[in-house]
Amino acid sequence: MMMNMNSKFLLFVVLVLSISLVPSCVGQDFIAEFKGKVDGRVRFYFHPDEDNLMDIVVDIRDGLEPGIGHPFHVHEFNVKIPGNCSSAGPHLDPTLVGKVPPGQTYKCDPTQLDKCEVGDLSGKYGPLIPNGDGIVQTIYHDHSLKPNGDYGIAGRSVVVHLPDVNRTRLDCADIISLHNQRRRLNRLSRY
Ligand SMILES: [Cu+2]
Repeated sequence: MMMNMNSKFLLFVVLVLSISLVPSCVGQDFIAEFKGKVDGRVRFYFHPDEDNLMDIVVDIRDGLEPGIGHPFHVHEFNVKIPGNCSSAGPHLDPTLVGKVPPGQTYKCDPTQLDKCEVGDLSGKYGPLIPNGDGIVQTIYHDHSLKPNGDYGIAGRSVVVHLPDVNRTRLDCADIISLHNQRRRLNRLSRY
């Protein structure tokens, strides 16, 4: 059956809209941007088509001591009090593997990832070790973090620690959907 010009045009509009809208509405890519003592960002890219892989892209430019390993984790909450990284709560740990019986100490073994807290990024992949210029650029492929839900990173935060005995929280950043951030930037750019 031949389509008339109007329905062809309508089909074209629908196609263009679906191509341009769908990727930006999926909302499965996230960013945590550090703006305090640390200068840098951690991006999260979820691949539902590749075995639910979460790519974690670290790009730290300043604020960490060169050559020293800094622990870092996904923590359970957004930063509730600006600049107060304690308000990010504990590590994201939906399987409660970090809740070890009294007398035992939790330690993530990278060869047994199911025994690691889901948010224990440095336990699973090693700490952030800046080069001589203080830069860390690396990528991890994670199989347990998800965009939403119990294992989800939405509404959580990333905390970078000092390598001291107290694991002092050096800086923290909320994990924000890149889709929301794009919308915010679009709004701002109108003014
Ligand atoms: Cu932490």
